Amino acid sequence: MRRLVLVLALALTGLFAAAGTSNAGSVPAVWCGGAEQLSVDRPDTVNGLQWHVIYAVAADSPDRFAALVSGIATDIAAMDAWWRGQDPTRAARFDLAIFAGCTTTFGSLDISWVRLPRAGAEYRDNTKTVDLVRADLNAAGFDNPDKKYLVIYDGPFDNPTNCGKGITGRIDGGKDSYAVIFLAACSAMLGTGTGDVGLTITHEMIHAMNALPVPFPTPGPPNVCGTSQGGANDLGHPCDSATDMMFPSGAPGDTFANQVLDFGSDDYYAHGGPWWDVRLSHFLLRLDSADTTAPGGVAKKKVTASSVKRRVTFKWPKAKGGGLLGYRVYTDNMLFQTSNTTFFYTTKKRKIVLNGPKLKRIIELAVRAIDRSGNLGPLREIRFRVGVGIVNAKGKLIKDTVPPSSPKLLPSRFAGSGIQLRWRKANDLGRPITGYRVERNKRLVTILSPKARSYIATSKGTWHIRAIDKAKNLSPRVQSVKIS
Ligand SMILES: [Ca+2]
Ligand SMILES: [Ca+2]
Ligand SMILES: [Ca+2]
Ligand SMILES: [Ca+2]
Repeated sequence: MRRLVLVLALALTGLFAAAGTSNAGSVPAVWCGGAEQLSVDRPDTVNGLQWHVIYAVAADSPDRFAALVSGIATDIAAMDAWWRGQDPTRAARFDLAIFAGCTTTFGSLDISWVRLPRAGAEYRDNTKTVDLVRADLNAAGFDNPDKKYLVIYDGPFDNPTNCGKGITGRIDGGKDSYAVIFLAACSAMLGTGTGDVGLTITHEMIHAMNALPVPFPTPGPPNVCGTSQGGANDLGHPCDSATDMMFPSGAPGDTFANQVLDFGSDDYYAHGGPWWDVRLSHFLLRLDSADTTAPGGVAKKKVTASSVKRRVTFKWPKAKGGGLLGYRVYTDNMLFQTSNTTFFYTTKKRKIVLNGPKLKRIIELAVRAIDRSGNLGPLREIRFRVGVGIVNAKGKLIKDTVPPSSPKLLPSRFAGSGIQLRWRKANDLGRPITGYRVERNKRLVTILSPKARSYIATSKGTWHIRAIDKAKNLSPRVQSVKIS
């Protein structure tokens, strides 16, 4: 959260404005989308984990998108220039669109326009604003696990000194990776490339890239505020310098020119300690890396899933291209993680196992490669019906990848010259099977009809009976009979 020191702000409004107009560091950006007000995330043109910008207006508030959008782009451009000045090896990676004739990066920002579903009166309680705005934007589809969202909220808000809030605790992207700016509280210098909006955007984005996540190891960041500001125990901000971009409050006269990214490089950025460092965020471009190419896709045809009972295995082949960091895996549009890791979750393995999904449920499974510079390969996605196979968007089976059940063996009997193996009928989740495969020492002996329920074994060895489905999947070897 970034607070404005309101008393001073009122007293020094004139000075504040003067500082803005004399700021030489920012370039006004003209947003190239023109009159285009789309409530979607436009097709992506940038490879990598990225920040997506949303202008969100309450249902009954005046729509100021057209009037404000270039100012928002200008303040984001100023933030970018400042960041590169603080650390020439990094810059936030933004979602960019293709607009005909556009020649500037920040004119090309993919900014979505969203008319929120609730009236402003519902959002105005500052203890609820972020949760409600986020939930409504999630419902509108802004929950991509490869994105963080910067939201400019335009509607009533009842705390005149709270300029914004960034949610800490998420290194990765997705439905709770949000930074929200409250225009009603702090918009005096919007579009000037400095002042509240630009500084607050930067401050909240740093929070949302997981600056100062509690709990800390020991030793941890040396300068968290604690109770030094007279309020509650604040562990989410540093208090070593009022010039720090993450200082809990801003003051009139603050501009990008007098703000630094982690004063002393010891708390949240380039600090070298064992707690999360925002500089490692994959939401930042690696300007010090020559690798700007996305890793190759994994071969589509070999992305597959199967299941045995309620245990689902999702597999994919190796991605092409060098510098591979690993794979990001998604289940139902959520990043798959094996534990609550403090670092970006990637796996070098080429399969994951899910335990417990219900039979016949459809799960969306997806994978993409990521390289060490944070470039992402193309997304490969399948829909899998547990116990059945790969299905299309309508839920229709397109490839049976699931073996039938294993025939349950009954006690064997002596039968003349051999041993009679007996079993109960197997099935392929309700569908008929096409036969039984008899194996001795894991080698094919014979195939029997689906009506067969017994077989007389006449030699020593380990015997298995496996069911075969229409797609020639074989049931797993579960029970066996040993003849010695
Ligand atoms: Ca986009
Ligand atoms: Ca510091
Ligand atoms: Ca690469
Ligand atoms: Ca099957």
